[in-house]
Amino acid sequence: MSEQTFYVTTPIYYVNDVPHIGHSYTTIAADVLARFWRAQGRDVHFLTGTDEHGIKIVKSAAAREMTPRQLADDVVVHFQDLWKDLNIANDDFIRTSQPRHEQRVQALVQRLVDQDDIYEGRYEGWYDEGQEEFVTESTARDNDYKSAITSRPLTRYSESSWFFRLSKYVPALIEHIQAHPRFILPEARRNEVLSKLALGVEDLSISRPLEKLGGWGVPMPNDPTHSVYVWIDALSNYYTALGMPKIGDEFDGRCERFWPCDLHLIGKDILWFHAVYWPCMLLALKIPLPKTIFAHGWWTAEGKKMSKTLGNFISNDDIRHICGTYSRDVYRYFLLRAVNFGSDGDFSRDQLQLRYNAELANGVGNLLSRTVNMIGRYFDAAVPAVQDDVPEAVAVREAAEALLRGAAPAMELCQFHVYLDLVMDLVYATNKFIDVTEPFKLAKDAARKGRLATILYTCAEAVRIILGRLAPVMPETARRGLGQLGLDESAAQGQADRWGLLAPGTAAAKGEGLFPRKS
Ligand code: ME8
Repeated sequence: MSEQTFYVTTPIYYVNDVPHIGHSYTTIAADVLARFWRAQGRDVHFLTGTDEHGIKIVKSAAAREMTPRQLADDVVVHFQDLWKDLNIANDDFIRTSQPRHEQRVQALVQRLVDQDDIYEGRYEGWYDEGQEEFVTESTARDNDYKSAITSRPLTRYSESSWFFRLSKYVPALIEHIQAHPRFILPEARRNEVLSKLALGVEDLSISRPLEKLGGWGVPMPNDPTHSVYVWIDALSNYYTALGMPKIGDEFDGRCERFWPCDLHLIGKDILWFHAVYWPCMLLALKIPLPKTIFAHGWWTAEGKKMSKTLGNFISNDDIRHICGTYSRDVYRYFLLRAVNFGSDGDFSRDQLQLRYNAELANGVGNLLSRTVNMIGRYFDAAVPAVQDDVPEAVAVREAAEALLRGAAPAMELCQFHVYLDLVMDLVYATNKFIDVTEPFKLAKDAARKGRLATILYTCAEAVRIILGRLAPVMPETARRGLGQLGLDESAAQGQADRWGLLAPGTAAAKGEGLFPRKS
């Protein structure tokens, strides 16, 4: 049987400014999924990158007296550095200004031209430069001719343009969405897209005069005076990064295995592009559609919309500061723990501190140190074998089995909050088990050593399972914790993991606390 694959993507981020918490959120979520499925034995491909064309970049570059390429070369490094600092293990990083991408975008557009899905027309209307989005008259009017996202005034355009026959593919798209309940997640977003589609969709202007962009863009293959609309250019990255469509003999067959993509992870702001433009383009090209597009919610900071003027903007430097105070693993954990994935959330340093103390220091860290300490003291630092029956251990084992059973289904649906709830349920159940059974009192009575052995095996086994499940979210912390149980990650992950795999005799060695106290 061929190995199961998992291909996950983040949006490719604009290089007009440095990364912030929002970018880190999507990228961390994708990294956690990639690590989880890798550990489950799937062949994973994780793609991220940067979106470098378009008027937004051209204008930002001009404001800084740079060329768009200089700006892109400058800002891309901030993204790449932040991903390294957050321990993101992506397999590829695509930049839309790379020749490997540009030539393939042209090949895709040429195919659409050849099959008469692109025609010449005239675009008259509104454009949201911040979003790089064409806006209809009625939407523009409803928002007082301002951007619904950035509130900046819309720009008026009247120019010749090439159009993609988007409307021709909308009926097939609606059918696809209805037949595939997991195509757009969460469900509320899927309903939103369906309702908006029901209002009718016009064909899409997909080119801009290249001179208006100072030549910065992918030229239309049939008309080099025009550049491919930045969203058509950008969305194609998910396909071109795999080396497709094939050009010459540089094609790497391995990549073909990853299409159709399993998951496009995006923020809710860019759902329409991903759920309508991209699939219609793929339908036209007769390329299979991605399996799932998941739109997560938006972060505010300290109760307000993030903005540089309000001073609550959480930039790459702020993220590094938070990671320095706690650790990058704690930051990763908090983003996925604090908010149900799919809902909006607020980043608050007080909340981070509270969760750090309650869940990580007093929960996970305390459980590990109590367990390793007692094994050290009472069993010469070797995990004991189960001896006497301890009825109270059933609750721990049940919580562990609920976690083992529930982990993959939660990850299938990007429900990180459900996943981490299951982890914390086991942490609490095991800490409670220690409080109830009081192993430190049993140690004084040699006749009760058999009961003590079962209790400590149960704790150690629970810790192994907890740290194994935390590993995709907190890779370094999990590695250090498992090291104190004499294990590496491979001993705590994988599809075949089950209760009881911890071998008695494993050497436990007390180490530094996983979560030092912070005031
Ligand atoms: O839209 N909360 O790039 P972009 C949560 N280049 N996530 C947020 C966020 C917030 N406050 N702000 C941004 C683009 N994001 C296009 C994408 S894809 C083919 C092209 C995240 O730099 C979220 O994932 O504006 C959102 O979708 C993405 O950053 C937008 O990044």
